[in-house]
Amino acid sequence: MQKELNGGNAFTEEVLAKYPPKVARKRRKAMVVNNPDLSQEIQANVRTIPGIITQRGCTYAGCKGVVLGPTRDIVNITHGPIGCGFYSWLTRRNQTMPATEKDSNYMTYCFSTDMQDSNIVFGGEKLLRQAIQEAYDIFHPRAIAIFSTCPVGLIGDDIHAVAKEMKEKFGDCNVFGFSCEGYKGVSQSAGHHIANNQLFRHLVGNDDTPPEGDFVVNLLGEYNIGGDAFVLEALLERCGITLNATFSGNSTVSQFERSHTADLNMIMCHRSINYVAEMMEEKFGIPWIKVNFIGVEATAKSLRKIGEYFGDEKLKARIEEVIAEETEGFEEIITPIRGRNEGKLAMLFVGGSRAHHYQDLFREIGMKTVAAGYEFAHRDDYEGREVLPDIRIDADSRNIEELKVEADPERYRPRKSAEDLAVLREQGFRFKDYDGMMPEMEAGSMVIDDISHFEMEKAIEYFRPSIFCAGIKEKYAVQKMGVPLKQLHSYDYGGPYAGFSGAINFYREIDRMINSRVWQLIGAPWEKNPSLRAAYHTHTED
Ligand code: CFM
Repeated sequence: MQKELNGGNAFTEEVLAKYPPKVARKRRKAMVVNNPDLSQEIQANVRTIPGIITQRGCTYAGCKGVVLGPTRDIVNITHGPIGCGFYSWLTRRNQTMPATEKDSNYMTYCFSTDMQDSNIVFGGEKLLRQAIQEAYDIFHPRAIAIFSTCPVGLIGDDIHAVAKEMKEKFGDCNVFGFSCEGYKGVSQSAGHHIANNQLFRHLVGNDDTPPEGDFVVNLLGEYNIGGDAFVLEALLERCGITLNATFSGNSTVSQFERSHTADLNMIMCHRSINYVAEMMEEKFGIPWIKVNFIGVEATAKSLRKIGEYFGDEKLKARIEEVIAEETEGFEEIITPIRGRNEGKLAMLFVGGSRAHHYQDLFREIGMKTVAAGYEFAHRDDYEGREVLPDIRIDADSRNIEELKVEADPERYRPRKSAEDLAVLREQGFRFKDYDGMMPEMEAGSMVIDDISHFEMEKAIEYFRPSIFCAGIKEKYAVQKMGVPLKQLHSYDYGGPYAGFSGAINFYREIDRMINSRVWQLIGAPWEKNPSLRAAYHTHTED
């Protein structure tokens, strides 16, 4: 496919002029002046330039923190020095709700082998074996997962052999490992892929008992930050849709084990979980669709998409009822908020999906996204999945295992007949599709991948947005520039923001942050009103 090169604009030229030529050449490819009418290419998922101050995290963070972190009944042991375990301990604000008080919940614990210098010299497998045994003796969990940190990969501990040995020894506890050393990939994205592979290998398909219900779905790429999953669980239930498994917000081992019995996979965060969806389709025949439950319109559209997929008139009618009920009185809430914020500018630099999804919420209150970008997404998350065949596999991506998956001889079951599928497609229903962020952004807006701290500061100076969305690393630097920052990773302890009720929470929060008087008071008085002037005086002999 012919792709357009990036022409740049005054902003990019000003930024790039400050870089050494080699750095400028590389960064130019990651900064695109958006034009949705053209098919533009952006550089993504490549190594960060050392020293540039990236927002990115490591592969271990993507695997242990992001994908496995929200599951409550797996004992997640970090094999490595204590810092890795400590700094990934509940920092992502996922919530969980055990069904009863007796149900296991290990999410509040931090398990680590606490590796020392001597283990680096003599090997850490013995230490790991002890830690697994200790966790088993105390908790008797259904599953224990081991996560490798950088030094473990460097010294070559075989965590998979230890896991296998302990699993056989226990007999009633699934033990498996993740080779997700921080350096394994160029960002946390590699960790997502590693997590997907091992979930698929060790958990998906272990239990063939389906849940009861007529319309059984899985929700993939929803991690229950700030209680988002609770909102969506309730919403689906009200529509009469049975949620079989979530990967992995508010999830349990049993959900993963029976996830292959669903009739449809819905992907929220495409970046972190599309691998599992693809593998489940190949092995078990479950089709997947892209959904988005961030924003009122997006939520309604996604619910209707589920109705269309199942093609059941009663379900469709119920979905319409729920949408009508949930959006009742909506205009009265949104109109004054829109009145105060119409035309204001937002910037979103987050992860691998939220920088896209949250633009809908701003659009709904009349705001414009003037610049956005992901930290670690791939080109398909920007340009759409049609670029997948064109993405060059480099050495860094080749480093991550690609599982070979075939149709299960006994359990593969097409969920729809070929005729039904043809009818759906004719009606414009799209499976395994994602258009990415760029086609939905306005012409002239900036799209920047893996933004550096310098570029962020320059973008704020240049466009003066009313709000900047990012994470804790950026929060105070941006606020010192007089611009409120909304954390879209942790939600600044607010939320939930998913679904209909979540959208209202978000509008109110943004309205409060932008229109708070505090931002007008942030400049020191002497910056606005200098009352004292001074000049250098050169003393001359007379
Ligand atoms: Fe997906 Fe996520 Fe995100 Fe992500 Fe993340 Fe996250 Fe995120 Mo922080 S899985 S890509 S690795 S939606 S932790 S819940 S907020 S960077 S945009």
